[in-house]
Amino acid sequence: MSTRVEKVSIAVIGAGGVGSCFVTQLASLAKSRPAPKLSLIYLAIIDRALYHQDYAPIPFDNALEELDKFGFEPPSISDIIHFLSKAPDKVVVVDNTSSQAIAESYPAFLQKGISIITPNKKAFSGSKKLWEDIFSSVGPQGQGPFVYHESSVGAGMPIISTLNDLVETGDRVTRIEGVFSGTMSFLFNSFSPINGEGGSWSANVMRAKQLGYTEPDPRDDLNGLDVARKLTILGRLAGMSIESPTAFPVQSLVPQELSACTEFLDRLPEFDDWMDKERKEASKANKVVRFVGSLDLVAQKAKVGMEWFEKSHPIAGLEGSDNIISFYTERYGPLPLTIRGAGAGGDVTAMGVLGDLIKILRQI
Ligand code: NHO
Repeated sequence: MSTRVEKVSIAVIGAGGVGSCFVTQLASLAKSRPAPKLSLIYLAIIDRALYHQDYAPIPFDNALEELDKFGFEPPSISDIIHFLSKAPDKVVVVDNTSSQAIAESYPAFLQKGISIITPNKKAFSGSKKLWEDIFSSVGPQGQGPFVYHESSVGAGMPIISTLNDLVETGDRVTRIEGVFSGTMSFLFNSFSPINGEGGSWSANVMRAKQLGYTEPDPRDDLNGLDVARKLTILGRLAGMSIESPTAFPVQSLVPQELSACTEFLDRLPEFDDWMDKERKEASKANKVVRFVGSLDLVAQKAKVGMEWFEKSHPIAGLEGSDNIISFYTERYGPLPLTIRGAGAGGDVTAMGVLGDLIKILRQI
């Protein structure tokens, strides 16, 4: 039996699209949840950090303004770990960055008794050694330190928790497939719609960028690596030994010739015919094109790329930037357990991170 703690200290690293939504949601949670009391003791962005040597709390309501006004040069990661490890209460670090260096420090945080929650995919889809170091540093149930990363796949949707429940309750997961990228979902739903014309590929990419659906450099979405990272995470959780997100076939939609050039968007129309051909061929077969990831847990294979789907298929019928993820298991039989919903965006991703914090608060 664990003794209930009275206070939990939170350290938030990263306050961009997801992190700023998280801080707002955390402020509401702190007000509505009387116990344990939550205290924000560290807040940082890339070039600014705010904390007090005596661990005095940063007020939740105007935390970001305080960081902006009073923040100073952030300490090194090892100094952050040292500072947090001396805190009088249990500490949870919320990594809302996409920093590789912070991801690689999770074992060091955990070894000092500091729990981690994060939407950052880097640690869980990085080297197998990092994965093993992280999970061997997690403490016992009900005690911690804990690590949760629900939002690293499917934003706030319960993808990782569902997969963990399936595996831990003894179901046999045979296949996982779906649309894992909000950006790719948006692009293909508009480029290859069920009804009507979809316009040229390059025009769709430019529109998605203008609407803020892509990374600043759309090649970071189009190279398929984001989907490969998510598949790596799910595959490992389901028991597959995946060395890295580049250890299986991943179709990149970045033409080789444009992989390093500075005028990517200007030159993308030169490659419209290539995508148009794919769409026309799918259409002749009365199908649409979608960008999907799939894990075959029986054959132990993973792949990412374009596939054609019947118009009546749930993957074909997606809208906007929705994700859809289907788990085929022995218990569920031929019809999969399917989860569909918003797969990108600050608020829904932050909600998954906050849900992870609540999981920890329930246990300590
Ligand atoms: P931003 O807006 O770039 O913010 C990053 C913040 O981290 C900034 O405040 C920056 O100053 C800070 N930072 C960076 N390095 C730092 C360091 N060393 N020390 C301190 N601060 C540092 O990124 P986002 O959008 O807020 O994303 C944050 C994390 O959430 C990333 O790891 C991202 O991969 C992950 N994430 C974001 C989303 C999303 O919708 N924005 C999703 C999942 C995970 O569900 C979403 C998704 O998969 C979207 C995907 N593109 C898709 O499906 O299409």
